[in-house]
Amino acid sequence: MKKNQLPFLVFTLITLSFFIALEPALAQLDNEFSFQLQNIERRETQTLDGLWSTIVDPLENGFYNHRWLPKDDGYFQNKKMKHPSDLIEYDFDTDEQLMVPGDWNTQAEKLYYYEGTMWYKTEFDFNQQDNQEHYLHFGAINYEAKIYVNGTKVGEHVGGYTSFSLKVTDELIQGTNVLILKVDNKRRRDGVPTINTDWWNYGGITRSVHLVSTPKKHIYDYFIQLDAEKKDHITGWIFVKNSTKGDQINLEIPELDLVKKIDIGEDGKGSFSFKAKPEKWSPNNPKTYQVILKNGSEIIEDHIGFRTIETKGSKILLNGEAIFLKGISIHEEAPFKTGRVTSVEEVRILLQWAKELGCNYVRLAHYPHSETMVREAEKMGLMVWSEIPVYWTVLYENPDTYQNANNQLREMIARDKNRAAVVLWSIANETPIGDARLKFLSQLAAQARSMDQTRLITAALDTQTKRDGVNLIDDPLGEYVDVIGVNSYCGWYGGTPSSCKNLRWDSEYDKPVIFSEFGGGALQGLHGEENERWTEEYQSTVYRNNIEMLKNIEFLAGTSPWILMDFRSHRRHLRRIQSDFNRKGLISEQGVKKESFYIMQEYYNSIEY
Ligand code: GCB
Repeated sequence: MKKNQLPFLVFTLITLSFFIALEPALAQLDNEFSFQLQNIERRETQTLDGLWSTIVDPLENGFYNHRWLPKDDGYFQNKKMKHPSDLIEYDFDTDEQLMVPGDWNTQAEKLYYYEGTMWYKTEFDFNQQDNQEHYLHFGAINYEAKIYVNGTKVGEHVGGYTSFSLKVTDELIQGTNVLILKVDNKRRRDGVPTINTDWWNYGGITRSVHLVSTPKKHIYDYFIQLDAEKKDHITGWIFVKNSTKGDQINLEIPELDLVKKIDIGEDGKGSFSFKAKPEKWSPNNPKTYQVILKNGSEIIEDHIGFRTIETKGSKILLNGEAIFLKGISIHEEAPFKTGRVTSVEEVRILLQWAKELGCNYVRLAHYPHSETMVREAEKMGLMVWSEIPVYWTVLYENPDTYQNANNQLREMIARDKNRAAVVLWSIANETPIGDARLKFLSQLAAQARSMDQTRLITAALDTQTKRDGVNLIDDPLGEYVDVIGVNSYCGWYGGTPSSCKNLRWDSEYDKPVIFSEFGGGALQGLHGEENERWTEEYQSTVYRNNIEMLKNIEFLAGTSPWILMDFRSHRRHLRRIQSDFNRKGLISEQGVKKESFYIMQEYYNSIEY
């Protein structure tokens, strides 16, 4: 080595060790805890949905004492007066009730803007059987939940849109049981999402609650999909809890005449890969197969579709053939009543509108929607983009925020990994370019890939560089995703509607691009000139011109304009027009279609594949 190279080498080593030292904070792939109690609907369950007693507690008095220290006898103790002189300053049973599932904001006028702590209580009867395990399963609670069974804390959960289960076998008692939750939807700067979003922060137990009973030894989770590499193989694994060495699980797919015995290893997991030639799931043929898993007397039945999804240059290939993703973005907000979606009927209305629009794909924005939404989309032949709420400016430098996002990603994938309809995992929406963000998101992409090789990774980007009058897609995150999502609001947030048709796009990446958002607002029924904002005519002009622009983009592989239906947002204050609604829907929240719906429909009907 030459003498003058030494300082350079030392400098390089110091720099490298600095980065290596920084690495562990974000770098782990956390697969060990990525299992979910799978397929609740097909298990022995008791629903805990219905009216629950509640207490609104903005000061968290039921949890902290006046020194802001956690109380031993918080509201989770459900204390009752025993003597007339007793001082107990709460009583679930005389307080108001709220429906579960449901957001609280739309159930009582005084809760419309409420963000903070709400206590929930329900009681249920339980009959203990020998040799069983019991779980509480929550479809979603926004945002943070602490859960108590008969006064004992059984767990907590952070993240408003993913499901989770808690084992409660030891905490349940014969007869009447008391379940109490502290639910807090205060927005947090270090949360996922963070403080500012463009959707309503609906609080509450927003999806169903079940008590699930299984045999002591039980099938907890499974992953069964067509192999992404060996395309004539069905590959996956089964995870059994409380298994013993030598256990076997029967896997049957009657329509394919398949009966397989899967050996379960010491870690409870049994992997498999076998040859099969199923008919492929696709929007034109949303075929699923009955799959039966048997563990002694425990029988779990699912309906699973098989397909491949991959990219080739700028094309997305479904089952080996190029497909254009004709889509629409959807928030999980209920038509007519607004508020969170709580029934399968509401899900079907939304998805039926997407079908009517001519869609073969839906972007479920900006957080994981309910399992019902995904399963119904699958039945209706709609491919799904599923997303975690890493939105705008979460704290990319904060290791806890990363862990939180990583956990939500794992929970999203864990729940829906058997749904062929899900073709895209989205790790972020409109995040600002920067080193910390790139590290954060590239690691989320790696996490998703390590758990699931049968889907594509995407993110919606909103930053492009203008070069010679052309919008250049050059966000460094493009390197880490399979499909690039582009959000662009020509004619609304920038440029006149008529300027959009001449807007040109280029990309640094030889990858498919989906226009994951474009559009503009209109108050349904408001008519006027094409240049008059908020009229249906203005919105239509935005759509017409954007569609012309899209037709010139060679690498375009799909679109999902913003958005199917008007939705509530705390950011939209203009009285008479917005009144707390983002008006970019193609359909009003009362279910009336705007002119732009038909413009988009015509465009989709003109696309052949
Ligand atoms: C966006 C966001 C979406 C907003 C939309 C809007 O780019 O991704 O969440 O609602 O724009 O209407 O401004």
